[in-house]
Amino acid sequence: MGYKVVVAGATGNVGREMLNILAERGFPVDEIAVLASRKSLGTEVTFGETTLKTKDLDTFDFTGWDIALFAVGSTATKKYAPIAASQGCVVIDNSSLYRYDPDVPLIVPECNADAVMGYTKKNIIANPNCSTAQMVVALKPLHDRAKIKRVVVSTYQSVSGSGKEAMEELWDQTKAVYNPTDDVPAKVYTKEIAFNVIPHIDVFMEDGSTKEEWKMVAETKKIVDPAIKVTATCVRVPVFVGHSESINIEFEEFLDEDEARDILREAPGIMVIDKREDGGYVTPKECVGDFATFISRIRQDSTIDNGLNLWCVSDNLRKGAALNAVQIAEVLGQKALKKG
Ligand code: 2RA
Repeated sequence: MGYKVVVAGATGNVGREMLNILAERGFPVDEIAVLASRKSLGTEVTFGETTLKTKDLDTFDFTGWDIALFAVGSTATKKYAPIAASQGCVVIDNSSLYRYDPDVPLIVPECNADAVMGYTKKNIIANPNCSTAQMVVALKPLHDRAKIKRVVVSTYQSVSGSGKEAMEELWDQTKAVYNPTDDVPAKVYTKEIAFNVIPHIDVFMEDGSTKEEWKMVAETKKIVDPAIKVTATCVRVPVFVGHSESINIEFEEFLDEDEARDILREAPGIMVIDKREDGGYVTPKECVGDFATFISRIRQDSTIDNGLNLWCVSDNLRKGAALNAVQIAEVLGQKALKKG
């Protein structure tokens, strides 16, 4: 006996990865429905060996469906997630809409799987921001061992985080560098992204940080520990898929780099590739399509008493979005929606 699963936003980057990962992980699906907006109606998507035609999210009846993975953005989530939830379908939402709602659990299974039981309040579970998800997978095991006081993180985020149009923009601008006649003005981003980096993701806040940076602070506190101080600088880089992060951590007590490396090696969801030699570390190109959060460059930060630096890379469409959502569905099935 399996589940009746809906994927809403099935034609987008994340929606397509959700379908791929449901199939790759053999999630027990008895029946699946793929939904899209009216403009994408009828678009074909693949689920394992099956090709499915998308149905209209606007008219879909969620009654009798067990779990709905939502990858439709906050505006559509605001309209349709409450409908799905009221019709008895548990929504796992990838947008930021419900992440900060005290009545909605924000889950990274490697960190706070038990909190999934809070879904009963609104029948909704929130998926974290991609840049948060990969970071907290690394922070949690270290926090359990040596209590983290403060995190300083700089991100190098790929353009797939902005969607398919941004990937096309990077591709077109890159080609245009070699064919100057093809002028490709910046559309998705405020400045050219090809051979450039942009220190601006999402909107600017009052204090000069961006909402992407605020998300990393707020979500780390909700998922791991509200006492942890986090400061982030989120940067867009000309990479198609794969977010990278330079993470500096200050602990309450000293944690030796070798012990930290051993802890991370044993931690769920993490692959440590850390050799102090050419190529002894992970780059975004190598993480694409993988489930793991890769950790490299683990080393003491000798400028403070209890400091550690590390490099963190993960496929932002997978652990950063679709994989984490499917893992939440797996935990939900194990803990709450048991099928005979
Ligand atoms: C980004 N984290 O990378 C945001 C949303 N996916 O653009």
